[in-house]
Amino acid sequence: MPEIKKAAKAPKLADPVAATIDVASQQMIARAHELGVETIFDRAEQMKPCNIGIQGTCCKNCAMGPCRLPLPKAGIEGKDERKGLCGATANTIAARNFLRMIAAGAAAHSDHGRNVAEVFMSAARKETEAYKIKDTFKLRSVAEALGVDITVEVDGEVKARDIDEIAVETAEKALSEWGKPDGELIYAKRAPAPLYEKWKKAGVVPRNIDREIVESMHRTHMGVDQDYKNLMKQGTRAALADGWGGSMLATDMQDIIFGTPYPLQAEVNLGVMKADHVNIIIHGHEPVLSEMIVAVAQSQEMIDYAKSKGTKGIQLSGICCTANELLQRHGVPPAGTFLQQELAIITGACDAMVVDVQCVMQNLANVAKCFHTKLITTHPIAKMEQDNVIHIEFDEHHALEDAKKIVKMAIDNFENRGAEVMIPKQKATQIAGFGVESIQYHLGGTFRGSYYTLNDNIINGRIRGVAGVVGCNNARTRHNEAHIQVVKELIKNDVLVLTTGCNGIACAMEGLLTPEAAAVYCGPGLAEVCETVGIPPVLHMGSCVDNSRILLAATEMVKAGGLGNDISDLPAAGSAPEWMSEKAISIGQYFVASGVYTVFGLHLPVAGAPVFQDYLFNEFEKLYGGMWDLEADPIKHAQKMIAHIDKKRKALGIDKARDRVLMDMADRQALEA
Ligand code: BF8
Repeated sequence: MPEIKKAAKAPKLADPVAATIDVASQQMIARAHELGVETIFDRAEQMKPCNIGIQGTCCKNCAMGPCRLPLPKAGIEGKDERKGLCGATANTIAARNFLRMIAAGAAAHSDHGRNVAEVFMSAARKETEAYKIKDTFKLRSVAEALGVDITVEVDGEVKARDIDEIAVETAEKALSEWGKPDGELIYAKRAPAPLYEKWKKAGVVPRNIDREIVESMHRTHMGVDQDYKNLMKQGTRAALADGWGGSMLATDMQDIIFGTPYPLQAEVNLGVMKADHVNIIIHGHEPVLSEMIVAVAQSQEMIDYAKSKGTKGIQLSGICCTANELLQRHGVPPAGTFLQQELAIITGACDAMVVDVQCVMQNLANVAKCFHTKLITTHPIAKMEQDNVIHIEFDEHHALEDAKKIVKMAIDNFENRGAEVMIPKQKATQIAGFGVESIQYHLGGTFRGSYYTLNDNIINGRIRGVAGVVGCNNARTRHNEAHIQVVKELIKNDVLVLTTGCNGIACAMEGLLTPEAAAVYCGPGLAEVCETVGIPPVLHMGSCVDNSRILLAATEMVKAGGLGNDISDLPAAGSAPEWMSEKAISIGQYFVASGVYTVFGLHLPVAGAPVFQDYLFNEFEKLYGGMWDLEADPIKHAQKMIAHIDKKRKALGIDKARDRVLMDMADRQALEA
C-alpha cells in the first residue's frame, strides 16, 4: 500500500489587528500574507519563547550546562535549594545574565559613541572634507564639561581660545574616556553632587567605558563573581559608563558635528513613502553615513538624476534610531518603528534600504528578495550572510563618495519596481527635536534661560511630574499599544512626558507630538502649560543614546531649585513599556542608579530569582533612590509611575499645591458656569 503522507500543516499566521494598533501596519501585514511573505509577526505566532530564559534562570556560561533552574510552580517556600552543576544559585545566574545584558547594551551604545568620536577627531584634525564642526557653541560647552580650556591668557589678557585647538583637544579628551589607564569617567561629575557622592560611596563611579564592559564579562565567566549584590555593583558601574559616558559622549559629539537639534515639524509612518519618488530608507543607529546620504539626496545633481529616470524626486525616510537622529536634525520623516522595518519593504516601493548597526533584523534580506529592494549594509561590524545583500563599507574619509554610490544605486533601481506597490496612506504630523537646550529656551525664554519655569509649574501643581517613556517594540505584545496607553494615561494625569527611541516614533504616529494634542489628551494643568508655551505634551528627545539628554534635563531641574537636591527627589519616573533590546536593560539600570523609579512592561528576566528581584525592585532604592519595577498592564504601569510621582511630591511638601490648583480649576469652571 502506498504510504499516505500527512499534508503539512500551514504555519500559523499573525492576525494583523491583534498584532498592531497601527492601521498602516495592519494593512502591510495583511499584504504580506497575500504575497506569501513571512514577517516577525508570523514568527511570533509560530515560536514560543523559552519559559526558563524569560525568568532569567538559564545559565549557559560554560559547557557543563545549560543549567536550567525553573521557578517551582508553587513558588519558593523557605530555602531556595536550586543550583546549577557548579552550585550557582538562581540569584547568581539571574544576576550574571542581567549583568551580561547591561554589558551588551552599554557596549552597543558606547561603541557607537566611540565611532562618532573618531569621526569628530577626523573633523577636528580636518582630515575629512565631509564632516565639519557645525556647532561651535556646543563644542565649547562640551569642552568645558571635559575639562578643556576654552580661553587662553595672552599678555595678561584672557582671550577666547582658537576653536580648532579646542576641537582637537576635546576630541582627544573624549576618545580617552574609553580606555584611559587611571582616574574616573569625567562626565560622572555632571550629575548632581549628592548623586555623585552616592556613587562614590557605593564604589560604582566608572573608571573608563571599555574597562567596565570587559570586567562585566570577566565577572560573569564561570567561577568568578557569585554574589548577586556584587555583580550588580558592576552592573551599575557598566550602566553608568553607558548613560553618563558612551551615550552622553555620542550625543555630544553628534551635536557638535551634525548640529544640536531644535524643534521642527515632520511627518511619520509608512505613508511618508511616495509611489512616484525614489524611496531610500535609512535604518539603524549611527548617523554618520546617513548624514551624508541626506546631503547627497538633497543635492541638485541627484535630484536631476532621479528626475531623468522618470521619478518626481527622492524621498528619504528612516526606521529606528537612525531615523530619530535624522528627524531631529533635518526633519527626515521616520517611516516606522523597529517592528515596521520589514513592512516598509513590503510596500514594494522601497528602492534601497541602507542599514548600519543595531535593531536590524536579518529577515530583511529574505523580505528584500521578494521585491526589487536593494538591501545595503554599510558597517564593517554588521554584515549579512544572504547573497542578495550588498555591502558598501563606509569610511569617513570617502563618505560623500559612499553616499553618492548608494543614492545612485537606489535611483537606478527605481525602474525595477514590480506591479505590487502598495503604500498605506496613514501618516501623522509631529514636532520633534527637543533637547536640554531647547527645553530651557521654550520653558525659560531667552532672558530666563533656565528650568525655573518648568519647576515652578511642577511646584504649583499644573504639571504633576515628569516621565521618561522610552524604548523598543516587542513582537510578543501588540505593536505600540502599551506605548500609547502608558503615555496617554500619564498626560491625562498632568505628567509631562519626555520620549526617545521607538516610543518617540510610536507617539508621533498617534499624533501625540503636536501642541494640539494637549487640548485633546491632557489633564487641565498640563494642557494649560502646553497651550501657553506652545509645546506638545510629549517631547521627543531623540534616539536611544539621547536618553543622556533626559539625564541632563533632570540634572537641570535639580539645579533650577525647589525640587530637592538630587534626581531621586524629583517627581519623576521612567518607563519602557515594550522593551526588547539589551540596550534597554542598560538604560533601565542607569536610570535607576541615577535615582529614577523605572517600570518595564512585558516581563523582566529576574522573576525566576525572587531574592535578586527584590534586591532590584526594593533594596536598590536605599542605594541610589531609584529602583526597578515591572508591570505588564499599561494603565497600572502608568498608575504606578503616578503613585511614585505623588510620593515624591508629598516628600517635597508640594502635594497640597496640586490640590489647590485643582480646586482653583473647579472653582473657575463653577464661576464660568
Ligand atoms: O536604540 S528603542 S528597538 S531602535 S533599541 Fe532598537 Fe529599542 Fe527601537 Fe533605537 Ni533603542
